[in-house]
Amino acid sequence: MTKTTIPYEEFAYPGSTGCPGCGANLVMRYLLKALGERTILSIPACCWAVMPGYWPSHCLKVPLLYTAFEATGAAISGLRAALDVKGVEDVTVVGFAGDGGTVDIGLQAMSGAAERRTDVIYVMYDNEAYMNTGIQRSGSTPWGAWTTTTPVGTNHGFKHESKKDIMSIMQAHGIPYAATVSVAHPEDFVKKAAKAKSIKGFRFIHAMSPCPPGWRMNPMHTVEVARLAVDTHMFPLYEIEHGKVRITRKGKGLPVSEYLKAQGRFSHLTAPEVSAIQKAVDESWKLLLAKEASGT
Ligand SMILES: Cc1ncc(C[n+]2csc(CCOP(=O)(O)OP(=O)(O)O)c2C)c(N)n1
Ligand code: SF4
Ligand SMILES: [Mg+2]
Repeated sequence: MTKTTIPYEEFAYPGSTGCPGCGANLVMRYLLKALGERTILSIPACCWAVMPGYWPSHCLKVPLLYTAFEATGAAISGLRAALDVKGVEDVTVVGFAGDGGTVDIGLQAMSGAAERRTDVIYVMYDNEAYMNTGIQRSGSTPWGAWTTTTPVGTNHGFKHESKKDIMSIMQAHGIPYAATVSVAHPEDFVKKAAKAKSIKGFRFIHAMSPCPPGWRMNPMHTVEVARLAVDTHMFPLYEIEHGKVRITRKGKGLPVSEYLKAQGRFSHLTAPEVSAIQKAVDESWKLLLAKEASGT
């Protein structure tokens, strides 16, 4: 039997109020396994703001500071500064926010914290829409997806703008570490989160987070769909350490249709539209391979 490198100890217990099959539950679970108990979280408005439940019966074993939707970068900067004043060095400060709270409304505060080289980890769990308020499109929603604000069958139709490339935005900040992680690859996930913990400065983790109600899929397929995202190169797994790009899982290179057909949010797409997505994914993958080859 292969021995897992994932710590057995749990810091996210069962009992969160997330939907069945919520990918964000697994993101929190693997993250805290890697970071351990000496962690403080700050969470803005998002699904995870309600998922822990109410004190004293909430499901997380680490302290948690709720903050305003747009303020995660500022909240974690303040937490870090307070710990520094108290001389507490062994606590990892983590901002844990959704895609809307990161690539859209929280971008300014996060950019400021990154630019100041604040010693924190920022985790964006990406379910590709504003799920907590009813599946509205975000800057991280992919081209072609149905959401309640990009309804199919209207003049505008599905989302016609592509997903914001948050990893490149963070790379441009010159931060020491950024990585993508998937709940379908827990070993890779935990290794990257542990590496992030070992590095000083602003670190960024982009976690793909399937959402059964928002993605219109069966909750039992969460991990399978996350795996397909990697295997079709829709969501490549890589890290950028001190500017150097390294792909950590190459994936099988399956057609994107395998990933798209598993989710109702893409069920309206025509064959030419699926081909357009395939072309865009192939181009992004080629670019990533070139970045890895050139070391940037
Ligand atoms: C300033 C402000 N605008 C809007 C809201 C309402 N709101 C709460 S959660 C949320 C959606 C968050 O989306 P995301 O960050 O992607 O996290 P998810 O809900 O998908 O987990 C919104 C719009 C708010 N709380 N504050
Ligand atoms: S709406 Fe999606 S992200 Fe939110 S709790 Fe449910 S499955 Fe998780
Ligand atoms: Mg979201």
